[in-house]
Amino acid sequence: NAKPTDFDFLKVIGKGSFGKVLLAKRKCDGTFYAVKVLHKKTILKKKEQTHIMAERNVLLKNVKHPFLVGLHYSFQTSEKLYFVLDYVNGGELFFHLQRERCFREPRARFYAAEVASAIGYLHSLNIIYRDLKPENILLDCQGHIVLTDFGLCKEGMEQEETTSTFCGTPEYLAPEVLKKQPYDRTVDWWCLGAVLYEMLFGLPPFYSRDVSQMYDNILHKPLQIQGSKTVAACDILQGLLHKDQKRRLGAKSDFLEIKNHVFFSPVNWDDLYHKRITPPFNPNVAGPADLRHFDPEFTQEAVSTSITHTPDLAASSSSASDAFLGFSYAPTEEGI
Ligand code: ISQ
Repeated sequence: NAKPTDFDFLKVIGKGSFGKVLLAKRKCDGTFYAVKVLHKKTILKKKEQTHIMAERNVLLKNVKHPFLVGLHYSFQTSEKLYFVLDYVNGGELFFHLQRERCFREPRARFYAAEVASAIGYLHSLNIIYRDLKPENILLDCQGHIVLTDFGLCKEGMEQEETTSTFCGTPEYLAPEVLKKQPYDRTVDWWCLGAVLYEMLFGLPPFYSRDVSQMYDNILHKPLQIQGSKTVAACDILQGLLHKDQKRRLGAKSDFLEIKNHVFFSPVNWDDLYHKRITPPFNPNVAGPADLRHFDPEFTQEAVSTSITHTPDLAASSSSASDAFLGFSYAPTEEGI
């Protein structure tokens, strides 16, 4: 079983009310990982066990896709849960978007296609991502999409810190989610529409600086598409951002409908999956330890000693540890 002392924790690279994501170097071989550390107490308070265990179940299902962050293993101490993930250092997609204001259609199409491919795969395993939002979309060192945080700690991430620290972009709430109505896999196609819209226009759809106005817009305002976009782009946005989930693009045959939409006609989906399409932008990272795309607000913070110097699980007999029985997981040789 893995333990915190197997790693040197080098930098904080992400943060939320749930805990932190740290850049870590495995001592035995020098491999870099992103280690997500969650506090059991916070999770228990938020009644979030189910989501966390859902993340672990994602591990066990051997979810593996070129555009989803790889989960290697998980372990726990008496106070914390640890997820050992691929370290992805090309930066947040929306960090690059902010620098350029908006992307032209071919670049937006490439990213939207890689996101759609990952979502289509999760749906094929009966997993709804639910939580597609700008800070969960990263670029790898070559410029391919990597989605993080599928099926985990949903509410935990939504709290105060997330919106303020991540440049204030609100998440892409579908009308049915806002209305607290039952949702299905079509929420993910709404979110894909929101991502594509923001890439093409530089702002989320239905945007208002006044959040309650924005919520009202999401529920009631017809989608307005300005400027010189192609008919194909307008049509796919109208389809994905349909307020009625039953009439949304993807409601009938899921990913197939998105795949076959004319907006994606230039995409060879097999080449895309196999990363045979050269990304439209190269993040230009020097190597795995290059932190240039991370917010200095995170990277300059000292790594808390409690991360590494934590009581051993075996030494504890708290109710917190009982709640996470069976959490720890290590892959088999054939695994991830
Ligand atoms: C992997 N690499 C960099 C940042 C990350 C943030 C969250 C989850 C995984 C990550």
